[in-house]
Amino acid sequence: MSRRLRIPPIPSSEITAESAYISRRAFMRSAALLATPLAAGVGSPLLAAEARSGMALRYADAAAGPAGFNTDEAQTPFEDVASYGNFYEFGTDKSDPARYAGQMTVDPWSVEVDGAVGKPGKLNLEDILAVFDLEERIYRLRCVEAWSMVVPWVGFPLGDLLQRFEPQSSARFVEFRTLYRREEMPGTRSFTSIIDWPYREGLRMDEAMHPLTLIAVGLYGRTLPNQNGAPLRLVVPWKYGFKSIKSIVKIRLLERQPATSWQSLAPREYGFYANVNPEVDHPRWSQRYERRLPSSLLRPNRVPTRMFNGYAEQVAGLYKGMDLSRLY
Ligand SMILES: Nc1nc2c(c(=O)[nH]1)N[C@H]1C(S)=C(S)[C@@H](COP(=O)(O)O)O[C@H]1N2
Ligand SMILES: [Mo]
Repeated sequence: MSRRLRIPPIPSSEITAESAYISRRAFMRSAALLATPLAAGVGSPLLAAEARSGMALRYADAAAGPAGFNTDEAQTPFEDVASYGNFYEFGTDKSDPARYAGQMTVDPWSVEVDGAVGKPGKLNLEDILAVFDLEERIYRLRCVEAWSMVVPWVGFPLGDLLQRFEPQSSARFVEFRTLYRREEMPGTRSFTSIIDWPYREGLRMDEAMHPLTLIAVGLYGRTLPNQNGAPLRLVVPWKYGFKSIKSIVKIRLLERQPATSWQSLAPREYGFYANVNPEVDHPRWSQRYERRLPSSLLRPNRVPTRMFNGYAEQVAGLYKGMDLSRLY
């Protein structure tokens, strides 16, 4: 038996998501060494993602969260979460965010909150991290393109943040905007760029105040990789991924429903609500199934898509009486 292939025993008490991550990383490195030409190209964005993996956060354990909020499904490995995604500010390829988002300056950072609030103002990132109690939330994230992941986010309820600015009773919607900095965002300079920057999203006030709706500042116990929306992003687990806007700099409370990026671009394909719904197909593809990452040609890992992405028990009540095939 070859010594090199021996795997050191790990006491079961130490088998955590983090140690699984480290051992898989070590495996990927050795795989890259074995198959140089191809793996080098595939491996480099991953190594870049590792170099940017953030600072350790202090947070309450997922198990302490409200029942039903945390899934015990297999978590998508860190490498997949950090290397495959959408962040059009950096390009439209799934690997562009990991390749280019390192250029984005995330320190200093502040979020401005205004509109229909009693106390408009700005919070800087240090204050946000000091003021709000962080907790882990293990959520499914389902992209409208029919791939999905399970991510252990670290964050706090969006409602906690909004409360501090004293929403007025006239506030019925919330609008979010992403940083727009052309010199650091090659996707916004591209001739093929189709979005009217900055990227915008919105929620109805009751959706924004729902306890599932999270502002994430980290994943896998550490601050967010830039490509996943550092330093803070929205996570709305029962809606298609495009609602979960990244790298937020501005939040505005409004009386009217805001125009949002994907809805403005293709209103027949992407609605304002964008609730995950296997019964309502996208005009160009079925929404009945999804590819759960990690997914490959040989192991597509196809799973059925669930109503409200599996959060119907918590959120179906928000949409009572609404025709969800019309208000998709
Ligand atoms: N600013 C901004 N936010 C964004 C996007 C984007 O292109 N720009 N893409 C959205 C889409 S389509 C998805 S599926 C998720 C992906 O999040 P992830 O890369 O962390 O998995 O981010 C969403 N947030
Ligand atoms: Mo998406």
